[in-house]
Amino acid sequence: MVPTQFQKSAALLIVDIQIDFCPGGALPVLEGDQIIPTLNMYLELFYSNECPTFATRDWHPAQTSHFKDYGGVWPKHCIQNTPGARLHPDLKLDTKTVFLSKGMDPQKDSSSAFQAMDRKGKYLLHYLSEMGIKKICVGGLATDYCVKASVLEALKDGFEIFLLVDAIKGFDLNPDDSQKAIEVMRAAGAKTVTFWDVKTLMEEN
Ligand code: VGL
Ligand code: ZN
Repeated sequence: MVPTQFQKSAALLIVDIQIDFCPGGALPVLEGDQIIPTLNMYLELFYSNECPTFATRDWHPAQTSHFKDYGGVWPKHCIQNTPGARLHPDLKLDTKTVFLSKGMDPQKDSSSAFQAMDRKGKYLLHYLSEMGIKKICVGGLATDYCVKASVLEALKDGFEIFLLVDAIKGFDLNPDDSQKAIEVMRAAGAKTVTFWDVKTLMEEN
């Protein structure tokens, strides 16, 4: 089969599918775990087309200005090496997926995946440039925070963004936050797609 343009230049980015962001966790997104089966379909599609996949995690020190107790706005969550910081076990990641951590700086919020790095300090952008990635399909948690920040930064950096609207969920601290975030991302140039759109793009020549 002849690889398509999409296949040659697309990557999947899965943001923060962690225990603390799922129901029962320290900072849960309502029904946050319900997108996991869909994310698994995307993973399978990307693996079978040999496209790169990335998964970020929020990975905070116990004391950070990100937390309410130390001047921030959030309850404690995703503290390094605690059970709540683990990726959700239902997410079917392969060893090929590149893991990236963010939020380690005790003075910063770091909500964008572009602030995430691997164990050796290599950033997402470095991987993407090296691999010739031009298009990023983005899913995960939370639509109105880290997903939004990641998408806006990617657009600013010139990437073509496919927002996976069937594989994102937001906090909705105000009722329309997720909807508004989607509108902001679209206005900035993100394309909103679902699984069948991406599958079609993969197969097009
Ligand atoms: C996030 C709030 C605080 C996120 C992380 O992943 O969207 N939100 N830390
Ligand atoms: Zn956080």
